[in-house]
Order: sequence, then structure tokens, then C-alpha cells
Amino acid sequence: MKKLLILALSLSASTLTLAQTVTYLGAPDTIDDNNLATPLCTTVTMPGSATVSSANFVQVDFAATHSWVGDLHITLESPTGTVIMLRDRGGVTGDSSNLDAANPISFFDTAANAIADIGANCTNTEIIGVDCPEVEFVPTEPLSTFNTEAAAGTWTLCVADGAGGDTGDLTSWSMVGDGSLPVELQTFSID
Ligand SMILES: [Ca+2]
Ligand SMILES: [Ca+2]
Ligand SMILES: [Ca+2]
Repeated sequence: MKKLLILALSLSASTLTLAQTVTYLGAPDTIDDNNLATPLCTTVTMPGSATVSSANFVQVDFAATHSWVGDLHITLESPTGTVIMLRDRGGVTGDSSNLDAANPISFFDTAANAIADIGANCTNTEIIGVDCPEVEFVPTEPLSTFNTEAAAGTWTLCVADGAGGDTGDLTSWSMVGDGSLPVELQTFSID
């Protein structure tokens, strides 16, 4: 009876998956105003030997202060060197609503909202995640672009501001995986 109980617990533990997060832990840093050519780039280093898949690399969280979210242009580069666009400012005038550090936005491929619609239900002076509920977005290019690449190594998130007048700081960002990615809290560096 005792042996059967131990076996059941062991099987349960081996199939358990837990959300894990690798996080940029730096102090807030200014995103240069109206300067797409010089983004603020920060990195996290992921240990281990896992391969990225849609099942285990699920989300990127991004927190910043900014008085015009539509100014922001955000990319993520894998250890292999593949770059995807999370939010493409391009030449388009973006939404004027605000971000604050306490209300991060999330990118994942199955989110309910297109990133192009960020801030659509907040006014110029309102805060996304406080005054309008939409904080989960499908990135401009899918995170599944990284599928089959090695997860271990340096991941780089770059954020730039593409229009003058409104400014802000990057405050933190995270990559969220499930238990099959060997992620843990990491330090960061600024290029
Ligand atoms: Ca708005
Ligand atoms: Ca604003
Ligand atoms: Ca700006």
C-alpha cells in the first residue's frame, strides 16, 4: 500500500509543469525620444539546453512608463540571432494612451488583441491596464518564429521611440516559459 502511494506521487511530479520567468532586473532606463536608430537594448541569459517550442515559450511581458504608447518600437532577438517585431512603429502614428510601470503588457501568440489596437479604449491621458482592460496582445510577428531554436543563451529586447515630444522609461521585461524551459531570475546588461 505504501509503495503504490509513492509511485503515484512520483508520476504526478514528473508531469507537472510550472510557469517560470526569466526577468530583466535593471533600474529603469530612458528610451531616447524620437530616435528609432538608437534603441535601448537589454539582455537576459537563459541557461540550460531546451529547444524553443510554442508549448514551452509562451509569453513576453513588457513594462514601461510612457505618455504615448504608439511611439514605441519593440523587437526581441534570440540567441541564434533571429529578430522578431513585437510592436512595429514604422511610419505610423500610434495610439496616444499611456503606460505605467505597475501595469505591464503581455505578448503571446494566442492573445485576444492585436498589438496594433493597443490603447484603443483609453484616451490620451488614461493608463493602459487601469482605464482600459486590454493588456494582452498578439505581437506583430509571432513568438513561434523561434520554434526549434536553442533557448539557452542571450535574449535581447530592444525598444525605441519613433516620434518627438512624449517620452518614457523601460522598467522591466520578462520571458515566461513553462516547466520544460530551465529558466530562473537573471541579471541583465545594457548595450
Ligand atoms: Ca487611446
Ligand atoms: Ca498620452
Ligand atoms: Ca516620443
